[in-house]
Amino acid sequence: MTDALPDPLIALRPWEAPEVTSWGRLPMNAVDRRAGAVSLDGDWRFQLLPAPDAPVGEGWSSAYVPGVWTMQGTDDLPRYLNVRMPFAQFPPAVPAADPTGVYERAVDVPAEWAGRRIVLQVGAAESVLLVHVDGLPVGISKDSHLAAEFDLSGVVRPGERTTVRLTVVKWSDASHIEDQDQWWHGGITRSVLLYATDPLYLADVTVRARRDGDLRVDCLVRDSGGALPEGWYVSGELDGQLLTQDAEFDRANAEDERVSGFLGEARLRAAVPDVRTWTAETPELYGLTVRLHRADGTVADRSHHRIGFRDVEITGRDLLVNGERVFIRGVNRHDFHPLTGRTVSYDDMRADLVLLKRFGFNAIRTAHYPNDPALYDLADELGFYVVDEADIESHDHAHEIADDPRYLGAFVDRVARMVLRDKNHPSVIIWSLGNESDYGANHDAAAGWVRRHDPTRPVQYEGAAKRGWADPGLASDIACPMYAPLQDCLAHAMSGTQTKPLIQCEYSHAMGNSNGTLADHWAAIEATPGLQGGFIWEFWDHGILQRVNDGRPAGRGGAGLYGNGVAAPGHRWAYGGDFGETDHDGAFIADGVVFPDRTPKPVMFEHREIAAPVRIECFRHEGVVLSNHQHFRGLDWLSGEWQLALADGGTLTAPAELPDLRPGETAAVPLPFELPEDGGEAWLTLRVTTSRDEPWAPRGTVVCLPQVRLRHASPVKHAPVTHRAVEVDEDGLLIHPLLTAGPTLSLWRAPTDNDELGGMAARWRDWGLDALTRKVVAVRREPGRVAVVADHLGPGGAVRHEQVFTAVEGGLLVEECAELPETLDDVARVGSVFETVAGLNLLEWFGQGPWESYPDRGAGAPVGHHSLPVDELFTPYLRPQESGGRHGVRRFTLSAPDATGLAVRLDRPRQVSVTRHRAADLASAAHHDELVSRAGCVVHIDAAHRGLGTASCGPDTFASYLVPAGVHRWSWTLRVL
Ligand code: IPT
Repeated sequence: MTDALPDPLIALRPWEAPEVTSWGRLPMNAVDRRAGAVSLDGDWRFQLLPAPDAPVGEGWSSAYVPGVWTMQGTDDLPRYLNVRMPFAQFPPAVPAADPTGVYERAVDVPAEWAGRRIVLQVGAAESVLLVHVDGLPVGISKDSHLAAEFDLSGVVRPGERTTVRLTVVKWSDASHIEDQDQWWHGGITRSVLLYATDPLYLADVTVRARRDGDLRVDCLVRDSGGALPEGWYVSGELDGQLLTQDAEFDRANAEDERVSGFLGEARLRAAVPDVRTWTAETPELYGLTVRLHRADGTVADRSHHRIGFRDVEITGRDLLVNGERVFIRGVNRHDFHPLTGRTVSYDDMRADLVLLKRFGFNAIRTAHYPNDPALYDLADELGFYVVDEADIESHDHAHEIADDPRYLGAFVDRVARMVLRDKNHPSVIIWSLGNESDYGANHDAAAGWVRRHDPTRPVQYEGAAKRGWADPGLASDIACPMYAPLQDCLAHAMSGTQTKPLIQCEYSHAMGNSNGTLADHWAAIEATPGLQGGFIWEFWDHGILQRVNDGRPAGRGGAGLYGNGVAAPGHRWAYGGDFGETDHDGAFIADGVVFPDRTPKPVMFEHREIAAPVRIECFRHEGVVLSNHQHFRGLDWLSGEWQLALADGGTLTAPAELPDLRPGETAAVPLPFELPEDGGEAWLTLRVTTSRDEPWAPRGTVVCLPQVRLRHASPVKHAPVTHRAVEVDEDGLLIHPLLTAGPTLSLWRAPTDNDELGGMAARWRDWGLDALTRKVVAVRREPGRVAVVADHLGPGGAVRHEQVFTAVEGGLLVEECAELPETLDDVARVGSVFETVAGLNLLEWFGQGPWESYPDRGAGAPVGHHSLPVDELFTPYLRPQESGGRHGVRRFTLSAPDATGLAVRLDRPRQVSVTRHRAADLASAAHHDELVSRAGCVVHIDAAHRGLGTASCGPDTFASYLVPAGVHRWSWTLRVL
């Protein structure tokens, strides 16, 4: 290509022309051409220009396709900003400095493609794609998360080598409507391929498969020569059953004078008897093959589809799938990978969905753009309801753009192309017009297009729902708010004015140690007609694997350099600000239910239990009542085991026979055990596992652990012994062979992201809770007993703390009382903290577990006997914060390998944490790799611990989970093992 001549694709400056959505691009369609195509993935010649109109030089490096150059060793690094654009220009303008990647490679066009129609498909490129072949301008495309196809038939010669150049401009008018909350990258993020068809080809196939077995397949046929040849016809087959051509349709077409010889339309039909319907619980798929024939019967083109028979409708305020009001247990999912940034493989996507299935999720919102096509195939196959979202987010300039006619075409184009591509997926049940783009005429235009083109699915758009959840506008059939307080949802459902299903498009923000009150939300959703669920924000923590020494993304070379949520030594999970940017949104990018390596966070176990298909409703008359909480399935795919955990005994197990229950049914089953007289507090757990291999879980995978208490604890009596001395030092601090510090009063925790962004942490710092001054007021010594009174002073007020240490049979009783003045209402915790000698590395406890739990996120952690190495108790949230807590702990031992150590018994179930870090250690670190573990343990026993809530984006925890001012009392015994 001679760069001296003005290139029309450059001269047009399409990167600042929102009216130009494409040029030379083929219409989107639902015919999958991946099979039989030539893959152009791999290393391409590459150079990064400072601007799209800068001359292409001689110096080429290489870049891997699909991939973003921001993760492949260039100086243009990833950048994280949420709402704000990374540049000041007003739409549609962009900065003059505009990184532009030029990808080039030679392609050998197969000789056997002579006479065929040859098409180039670029899976996705952000944000403007310019295509040249052998120096000739071929096309332009925008819409960074959908494929662009270009007809190369007249441009390339089969049997010869050709040069394909893909120029990708990073900043454009389109960036202003791709302002999603994620890393900014540049590059080609999905596969590139070349394929050939007969000149007579299937231009599109539209499948309508209803739950009564009625199947309709509409075929669109074109010929690249122009007019269609005489006598073409289509045939189809569904798992061996032949479809019939709809003669009525053909006759109407033949008589319709508007229909020309250039556009072929045909309809195939079938009535499938005893159809196996598709739902997320029962993802039954049928194989459909459509063939396009020439007049002589030979096959010119064919298209394969895996289809599902199902209906989606809204009746009143219920969203129905196959007539059932299904609960939407959803999550928002981005295309993310810690090594590639944006490019995800089939195996990655499958692993995402398999994990979500195992933790009880049944729905995905493709936040905030159409995902890789394979994701929808997997959602069809594994069973997910999908809200398919168009690539439109104009967040920073939302108001200006929503009504800007220059962007009208882009809005309609993006929504229409998504619908055209994904319309045949049974998993897609709702179309979304995009995210956070205010609401304007451009949205209504897009909604109008969808309603005409696909009347079989509802449309949603949060920006429109903002106008009022019952607003009858064109753009949203669903009341789909984000982060709405539960009481507002309940009030709406009970107001009598509700007209649409209420399904939150985002709720329960998973940033750091979060997702408090999730179980309360679900208790309300399940109990309240009109509430149907929502989508947790979000699946991933988007931490990029980064080398600490040079600050570069590890890239594809970092494979395997992480595990269990943690980056390998010398690496860390980068978030906003870690690539040298001064203007960024920090750790707000780390707000998922899984770590960057897909390790589940503790909230996943909470969710699994909330979504339990089998529940224990109650315990009565020596039996338990079980229920089936699914919508479509029986219990035959599940097995059970009873576990009886006795506080003062071990755990007894017995096989469980699950009753044959249809959805919604209950049955009483006899208690499998005689409850021993002397076991103390007793809990019965039904350990439910898969009874056979499921596509997403091998046989024996835990599905849920419903639990019921059979007997309460009886009060513990302590027998004081006066002959044993209790010693405290001159500061009134306990002297104990196993303790190196404390126990003292603790009112503070290392702020969680919710504490920071919700403003609590600042208040706690203002009150001085992180550094209270302890002043001993009195020490009273008696035989076998010492009482210590100390004041803890800070700018927020004085807290009086009393400790009475009493020698009792077998150990030491510690009785404590703290009096918080009214000024200190809503602190992080009230409790004791102490530190132990080194070597006590195993925690065994009776209480909730085994995973981390908190007062408002403890529904999924069953009570039982648990044990974990201390180092495994801690959850490595990307930005260190309060972590590793266990709720409802009744007693624990902390021991060395030789079984020496200490034992603690609490007056009642309490929040306990055992870690290697003081709260101050955690609060002063910005990344997990900066933490240095202490040799001993830092142990917190809390009389009260503040709930986690979700205040980093959304509602705080409920009042009942706050730690109020006033008097708090707690006691515990300490025994040496
Ligand atoms: C909402 C966004 O839709 C989502 O992309 C993400 O940013 C989320 O919040 C927070 O992590 S928008 C917000 C302004 C409520």
